[in-house]
Amino acid sequence: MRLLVGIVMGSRSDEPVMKNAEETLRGLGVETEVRVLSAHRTPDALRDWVAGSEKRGVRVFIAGAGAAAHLPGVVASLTTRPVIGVPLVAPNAVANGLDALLSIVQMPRGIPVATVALGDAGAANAGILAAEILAVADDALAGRVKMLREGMAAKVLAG
Ligand code: RP5
Repeated sequence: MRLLVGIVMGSRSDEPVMKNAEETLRGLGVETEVRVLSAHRTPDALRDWVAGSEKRGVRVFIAGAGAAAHLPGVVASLTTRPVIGVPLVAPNAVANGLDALLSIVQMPRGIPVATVALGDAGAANAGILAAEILAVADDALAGRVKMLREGMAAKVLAG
């Protein structure tokens, strides 16, 4: 099975935070296909990318967006593969990211988005969660996820 996660974000300004998802997945040996596409500015290109990436073997999607933050929900509307939403703090955020968090988390019944925390930690957790989903069917990846946890525990205990 190809370990491939699709990462999409609404703007180039989202890249510094969304890099955390990409780097986390790379560290776990998971490939990524990364795009900047907007639910509002490039809806047709977004639809084409979701359809094409499923064909190329993407099994889980991570979508990061700030402000109106419709991107994760729109991706979820276009696929039945799991979608993880990362709320971001947009330059024009009216509530310091709470705006995006509430937008992403309040999906209507039937079209879920697994919403993680804001910012760097949320993007990194999106990467780990995507790997955990893939690891259900891949024992080697499950072992690497476990090692990541053990490494974190060792750091805490080392003081
Ligand atoms: C959202 O609007 C993007 O995800 C970004 O976080 C925010 C601002 O985008 P720019 O106007 O900086 O491109 O769609």
